[in-house]
Amino acid sequence: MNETVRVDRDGDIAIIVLDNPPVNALSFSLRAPLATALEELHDDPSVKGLVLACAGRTFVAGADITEFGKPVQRPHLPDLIVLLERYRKPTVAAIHGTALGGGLELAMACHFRVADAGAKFGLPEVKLGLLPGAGGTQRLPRLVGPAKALRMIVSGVPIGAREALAEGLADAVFDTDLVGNAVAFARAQSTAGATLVNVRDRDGKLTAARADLAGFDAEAANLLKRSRGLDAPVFCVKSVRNALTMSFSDALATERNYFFELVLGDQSRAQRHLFFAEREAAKVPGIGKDLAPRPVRRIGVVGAGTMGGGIAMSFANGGLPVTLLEVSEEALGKGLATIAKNYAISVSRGSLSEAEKAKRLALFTGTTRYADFADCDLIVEAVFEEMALKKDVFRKLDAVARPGAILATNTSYLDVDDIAAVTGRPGDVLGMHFFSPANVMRLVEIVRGKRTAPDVIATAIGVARTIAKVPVVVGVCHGFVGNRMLAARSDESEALLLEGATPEQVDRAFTEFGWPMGPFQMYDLAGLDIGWRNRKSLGRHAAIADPLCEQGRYGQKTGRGFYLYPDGSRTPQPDLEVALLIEAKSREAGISRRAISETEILERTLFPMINEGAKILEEGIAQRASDIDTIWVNGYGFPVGKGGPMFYADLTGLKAIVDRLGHWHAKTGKAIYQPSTLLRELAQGGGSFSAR
Ligand code: 3H9
Repeated sequence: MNETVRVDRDGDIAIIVLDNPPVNALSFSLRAPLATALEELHDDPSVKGLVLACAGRTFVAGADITEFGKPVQRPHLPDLIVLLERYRKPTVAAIHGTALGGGLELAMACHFRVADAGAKFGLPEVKLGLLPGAGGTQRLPRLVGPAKALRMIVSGVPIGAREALAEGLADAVFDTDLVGNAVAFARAQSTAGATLVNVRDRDGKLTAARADLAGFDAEAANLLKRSRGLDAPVFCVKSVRNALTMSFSDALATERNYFFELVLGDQSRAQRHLFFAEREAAKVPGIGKDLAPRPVRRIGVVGAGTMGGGIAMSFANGGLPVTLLEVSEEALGKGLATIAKNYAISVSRGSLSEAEKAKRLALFTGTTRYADFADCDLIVEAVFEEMALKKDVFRKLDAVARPGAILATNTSYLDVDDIAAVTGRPGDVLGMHFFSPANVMRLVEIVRGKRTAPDVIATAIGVARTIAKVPVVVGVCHGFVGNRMLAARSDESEALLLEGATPEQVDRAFTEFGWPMGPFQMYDLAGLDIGWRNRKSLGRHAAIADPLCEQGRYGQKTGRGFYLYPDGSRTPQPDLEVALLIEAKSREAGISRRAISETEILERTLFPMINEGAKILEEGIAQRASDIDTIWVNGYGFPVGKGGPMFYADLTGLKAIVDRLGHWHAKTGKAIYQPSTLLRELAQGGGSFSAR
């Protein structure tokens, strides 16, 4: 038998063991021998029952994503499912690790599913811009009911084994000896001569929803509210709804057509690109898997403000104990109280249990003394963005931290090498740049200084992954990758206001493109004073944001910024005063205001960012274009369906981008529109960032 599929026997029960590391994806090399095994065992009269199990760390984690968009080689996954559903002897999927996507679809073609207590079940295709394409939208509703299935399929979030048991997706859960128990389960079913009904024929859980399509539609509309122009969630809903209105086979065929429509579309290509980009980003040339990371058991965090508190929470959420330092007992108390409040909000929303909250809070130790960092393995500084202050903190950390402890700065802009230079251990210093709110946003820019030791980078990547963050290694420059590209965009958003656009118009162009919010809504949310302080330190000026700050309009926190937020509301309302201020500033600058199109807004904000991204690649600040995409999607909310700025540039065509940059350069004379050498060369040679 092929090495990816093996058949074991336990008396009259056959066990098919799939072994396709690392995640048992359903590649052609696995599908072909699996089909053969299913055919042979079906016709073998000595086999009274079948167990489908997996070797390695997980049950089948889905179709092989690398095969998408290429011609499919038969047998397809649906062919395997047909083979399984022919069985008139009990078939049992034995699930450990994760049964995801096509893996769960395969398991749902079995009569029974038994699971290890730690197993997870999910249909995450929506995260790849797809819908389950091998019956998932039809079989899951039959097992767990349409409402639950809809939530699972539209969110893509897996459920645990116990919940799967309670919902009817699993038939038994075992704490030990999964395969042995699965065999016993299959034998018991065979001996009892139980009637075997394929999932496709179990309509019982559909009856109520079939009589209340309006209820289903209301639930679906609610779930789709946050889908922001993505096609996949809409197709997921349509397909689950078909389970209520069509025959099984018609709905199955329709699901397959939807799948092919999505898999060939740009959104799914973009989301698949992001899946692999995120995994690539953790790989750094010269830092192999053989390089042992330093042990990290306790974290120190300097500063319990918004950033420091969020960073400390991220580590505690990942189970790591944190020593949190503030300058005064008062500031420390305030910081710890905010952390406790944030966890309490999660409990009230139902996303965290009381017990888990207590467990996480118990991981915090507050202090005002640097000496208490002596037992920390990694210390992250999150104080104000001022070089003198940061240097002072690092001198103190260097004095108390044990030899080999790693010192990280959360600076958003400043030179990590300058900070490292005040310590006697520059090799142990790096940047770990978290994004606000740090306990929510997944991105961490791992900033590699000139002298940062390779095992320090490896350790930071490992710790970031442990706490479920997405680490991307970048080099030192002002603003690193994300904020440097953001600066290119920010200048132009203000210029657009001066030339004739309104904040609402710019923000609308952004949200229609798929961003969660536009730049002016974002400034208001983050606080205008942050950028103001940064500009002042650099001797820079912003034509509109500065006067707003001078009037105390810092955004949502003061109820007024680019917009109005009356009575603590978070919904921005246009403000006539701001419109008048913008017009006055246009007059002062001698600019006659004109109509600005949505296309102009997008070109003038996005294309300079792409251009800056190309310069970042040229300088080696980012290793790959896909790293830049990972940063923008996970740190700034770049629309996932567009794949990140560099992928979007490839889709648009680099020549078109260079042409439009040239156009805006001729019109404005601004350097940000001067195409970088790399961009020009790639465009001339018909190349792309992804093929570089
Ligand atoms: C689907 O099933 C469609 C069907 O409905 C219909 C079909 C007709 N394919 O994440 P990790 C690689 S759509 C190919 O670092 P972890 C991954 O790139 C699919 N490769 O490990 C990485 O490679 P490398 C629905 C895959 O332990 C390595 O495996 N399923 C696939 O942190 C390890 O991955 C999903 O969307 C794949 N399906 O997490 C599940 N999966 O070492 C996608 C992984 O070269 N997978 N690789 O960098 C996951 O969510 C996570 O990988 C998993 C493990 C949770 C399984």
